[in-house]
Amino acid sequence: MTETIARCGFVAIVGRPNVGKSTLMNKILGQKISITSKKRQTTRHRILGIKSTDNLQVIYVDTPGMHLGGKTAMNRYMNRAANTVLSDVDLVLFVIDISKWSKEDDNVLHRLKREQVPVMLVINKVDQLKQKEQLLPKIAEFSSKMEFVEVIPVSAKKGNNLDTLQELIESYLPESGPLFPEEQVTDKSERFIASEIIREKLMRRLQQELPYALTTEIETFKTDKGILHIAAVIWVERDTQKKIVIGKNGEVLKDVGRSARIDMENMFERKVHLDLWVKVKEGWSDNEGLMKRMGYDDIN
Ligand SMILES: Nc1nc2c(ncn2[C@@H]2O[C@H](COP(=O)(O)OP(=O)(O)O)[C@@H](O)[C@H]2O)c(=O)[nH]1
Ligand SMILES: [Mg+2]
Repeated sequence: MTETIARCGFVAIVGRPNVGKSTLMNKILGQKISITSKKRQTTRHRILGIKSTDNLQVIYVDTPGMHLGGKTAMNRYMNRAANTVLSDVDLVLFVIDISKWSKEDDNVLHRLKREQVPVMLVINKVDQLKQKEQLLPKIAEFSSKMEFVEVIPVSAKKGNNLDTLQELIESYLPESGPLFPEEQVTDKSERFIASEIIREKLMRRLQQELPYALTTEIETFKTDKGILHIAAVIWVERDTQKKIVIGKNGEVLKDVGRSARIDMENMFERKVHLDLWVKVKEGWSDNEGLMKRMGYDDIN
């Protein structure tokens, strides 16, 4: 018998920072919608990634990592973005890193136990496991933390077991026609994705604390004679940070601009001309009003 029932639903991807949530979503979608890096705060917003196939539309919701601490306005914003999504979805993928269960995983676990929504445990980064015989005991240990509807080991980076994961997801979605047009892959604009690509390159290039003190803003985004012209501002909090972002002889900014442009040309399938400016705005990440004006206002 062939399956003819159409299904469509929302699947939240949650977990502490750095476990591979955005990598997982991108790999499933087959393209980079959500930026990734080794640093916390890489994902600051909620981002939809939509996958449409015959009779099935899965709307993934990538979230900022749920973390402890949360004192600044930015931290509060990110925790809120991750938390509010739980009540609105059909399924939650709780992503963890096989090599380490931490206090922050416990925090997410307690949060999930309060919800009615089915939770699937996705044990990521199995490619990093040194001894294969550790796999089963680890699965057993993590499975007992709460009542999960499924427990599945994967490697988001290598793509291992993601087909099985997607088959499992399907059965938890309600019967429904698609909610988004088939060709739409995200709810975010090209403008938003462009500013995120620049932020990804900065996150990956800069050391330690600096990435948390900056944000990016697109000022111009227009196509002229087939070339996409983008001008963007990188906001930092202090003059010393501005110097670091620019780098000696402008080297850092040049590298960031070059790699961002290459990603943008792939993503937007057009030639891109990118201009970057670095400006100082004191204390933006701890000021709700300033954050709103800089685009951090999409959570209600
Ligand atoms: N070895 C390995 N690394 C991974 C895997 N998935 C993600 N990563 C890496 O983990 C880091 C954090 O990934 P990211 O998707 O940004 O995590 P997020 O904060 O949970 O969204 C990045 O450096 C990824 O390349 C995986 O399956 N295996
Ligand atoms: Mg992320």
